[in-house]
Amino acid sequence: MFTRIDHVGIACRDLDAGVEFYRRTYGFEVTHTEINEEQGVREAMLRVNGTDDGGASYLQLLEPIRADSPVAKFLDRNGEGVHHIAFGTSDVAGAAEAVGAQGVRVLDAEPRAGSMDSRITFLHPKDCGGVLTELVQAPDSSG
Ligand code: CMX
Ligand code: CO
Repeated sequence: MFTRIDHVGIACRDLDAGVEFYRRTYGFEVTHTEINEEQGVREAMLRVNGTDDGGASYLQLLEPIRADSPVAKFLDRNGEGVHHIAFGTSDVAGAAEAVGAQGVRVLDAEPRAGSMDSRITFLHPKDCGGVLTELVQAPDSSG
């Protein structure tokens, strides 16, 4: 059901500085940037491997655009660092239902819009060993 680590989400106070660190240190390049109003973030996707066809893995650098957003709250509490992990699946609704049936709280009743036209949903970190977990379906549904 889960096919890869789609991305690791990293909370940054300054997105441009974060991007520059990963470029300079590891050579990872930004393949996509967007503002996701619903999630309250400005973000950059840095591809680690593969191609942008639904099978790659990314770092997702996240800068809050609102003080009451999840990433702003996280930065206030913890400072910069790993915010969530995201697993790729070819069926995000089905995967969320299956995980939810095991007693894990699914935070979105319906999948929402994620990076690069994906569909996403989140699982509560308190039900996942302290790890905020995202499920991602790439737009071509290949997982
Ligand atoms: N990782 C692990 N634990 C986390 C966490 C995170 N990212 N965010 C919050 N928590 C923990 C807190 O430490 C806190 O624990 P304690 O009660 O032990 O102190 C608890 O969860 C509640 O934290 P809170 O700050 O009061 O936060 P809320 O309950 O208001 O919200 C959560 C927490 C997970 C429900 C909320 O952050 C959420 O809905 N997240 C999903 C959406 C999201 O994160 N979007 C941004 C990324 C967008 C993208 O990837 O595209
Ligand atoms: Co994410």
